[in-house]
Amino acid sequence: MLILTVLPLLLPEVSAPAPLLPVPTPAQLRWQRMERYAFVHFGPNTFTDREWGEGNEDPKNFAPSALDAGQWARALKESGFGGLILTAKHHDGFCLWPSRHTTHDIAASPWRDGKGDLVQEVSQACREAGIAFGVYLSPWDRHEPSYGDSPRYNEHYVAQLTELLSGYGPLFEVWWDGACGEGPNGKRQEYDWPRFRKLVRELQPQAVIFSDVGPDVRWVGNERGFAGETCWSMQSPGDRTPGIGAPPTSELNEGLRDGVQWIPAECDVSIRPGWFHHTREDERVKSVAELLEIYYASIGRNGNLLLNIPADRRGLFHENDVARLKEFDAALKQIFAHDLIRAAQSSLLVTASGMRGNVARFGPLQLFDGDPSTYWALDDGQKTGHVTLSFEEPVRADQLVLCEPIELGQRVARFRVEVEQSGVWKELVRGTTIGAKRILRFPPQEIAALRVHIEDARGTLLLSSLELYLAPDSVYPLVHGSGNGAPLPALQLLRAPDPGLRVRAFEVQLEKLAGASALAADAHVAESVVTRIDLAPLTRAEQAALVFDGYLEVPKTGRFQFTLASDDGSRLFLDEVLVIDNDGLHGAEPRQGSIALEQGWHRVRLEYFQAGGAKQLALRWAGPGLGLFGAEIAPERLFH
Ligand code: FUL
Repeated sequence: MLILTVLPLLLPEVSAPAPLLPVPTPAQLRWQRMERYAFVHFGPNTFTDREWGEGNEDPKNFAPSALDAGQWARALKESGFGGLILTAKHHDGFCLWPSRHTTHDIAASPWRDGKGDLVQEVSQACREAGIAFGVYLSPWDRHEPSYGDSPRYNEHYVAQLTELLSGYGPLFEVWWDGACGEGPNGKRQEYDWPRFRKLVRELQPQAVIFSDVGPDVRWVGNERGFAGETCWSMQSPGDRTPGIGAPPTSELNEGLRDGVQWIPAECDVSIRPGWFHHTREDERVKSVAELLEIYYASIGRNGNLLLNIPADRRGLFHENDVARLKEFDAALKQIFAHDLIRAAQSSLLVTASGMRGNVARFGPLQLFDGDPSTYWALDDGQKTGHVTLSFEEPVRADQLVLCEPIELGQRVARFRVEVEQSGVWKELVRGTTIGAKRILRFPPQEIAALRVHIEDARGTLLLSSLELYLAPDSVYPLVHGSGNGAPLPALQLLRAPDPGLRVRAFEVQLEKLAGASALAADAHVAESVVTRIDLAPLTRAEQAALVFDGYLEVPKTGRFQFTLASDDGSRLFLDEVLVIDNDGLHGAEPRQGSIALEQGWHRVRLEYFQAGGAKQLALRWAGPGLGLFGAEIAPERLFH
């Protein structure tokens, strides 16, 4: 056991580690600490039921019946969101504030008799609720006649930007997208990005600027809210620009290890299928499980989360969205309620390799307090090492949080985590980057000791936080068959430890899966993390394959029988063992296989292909704890 209060007195002063460039600005650091904040898409599209307006919509349509920006801001504040970014102007060019530079604005609408200013109402509501406020001013403008006459439109854009930057108090973020739907014969506008940026710096120096290439925050390369499993906060944008001049998606998603500028990733995604409110999507608000996947893939991978909640025609967040925000926040609070390392601090044994000065510099006792004396820092120039935490009593955990002190730069490039169970060490998880926060999930298990090995880093190694948690089962309801053979939703069966239930799609011509080199890990055309087994991600109607990788929790130790039916072929593996080979079998004839499994989590891999014809896949299992008739893993409606 360490007595941290005594040791430092006996040891010589140790100098603070030097920063490794690039490092974040104070505004970028503040932004990173916010972690999650919201987008609100609202405007003429809300009333015309569209996603992209044409610019010729009648402002008279803009008529929210019960607008209350206070409801938006309070719902966000109460759900742990630190800020709100409003679509002050979307591509249709309609301004949600009375702009002196256009007549296509809120003053031409019947709302508040043409005297309203929504940007003002929302900024004030945010101030009152205690959250930050930001604006999205679409560069692409389908209404403004000067658009395409580059110098004139740039003047116009600067004039509108000036109104927003000077009239509504401090902004935390200015958001510029790269969208432009002008066809080959359409208007070509050359934006004066340097001028736009300079204006923000002058009028709102504390704001971060978002675009595909920063300069402060970058787009993550998709609108699903997923950062790369490797995610550096650095980029080298050079003279690249937002939109068609942007870096390749992989670079946006993963950043660059050797990037010269600090431009961390922001993961934007909507709580619904669309960005704007559509009544038909009121029942399609993302589930807590989906939002959690997004959380782990954004904030859990060194990104920030920008979650869109559209306002509806009343001018309110819909009840379903508000309820879901609260459930999401409650789930996060439950998962991260009790840090097992902090709880065990008085009896924790900490040993580490190559410490800079002394082991006391690593203080799991005062993590996250921003005190530089609590880093785990190695001697100058030492880039690899390990730290071991031994518990007096084993703890049960299923997720680990690692943090780097990013104010000194991002360093870790590869790590592995091992755990000791009943005197035996085994590898638990591996990862690449850490950054501001990296959350790793794994099947729940007893841990007597935990060791983090840093195998590669850009510079002298520093870690600022290590936390361990056990998510309560209520967060991921796990039901193992109802006992009467009722179908079981796949979502509840396959819980996804990091990186989740992964599905990879291949465009292939297959006769058989066995030995198919086409299914090599790097040959897939699409990849995502899903919450259920579903054939929807097939990229083509014919000649395609899907490979699902996830975990299955076995309720009781015993022998389990699996039944797999598919058209045209499928194979089921548990813990790398081929349990059912349905390879090349047409007509969805079921086949069976059995395997003895211990209670707990087991790796599942399900391979599927179709060579044209029906898309069919069904999986059942039976065994101890699953009731008389077993349970269906893929629900009936998977038959397409
Ligand atoms: C994109 C836009 O085209 C979408 O409509 C939406 O606003 C999204 C957040 O950004 O560039």
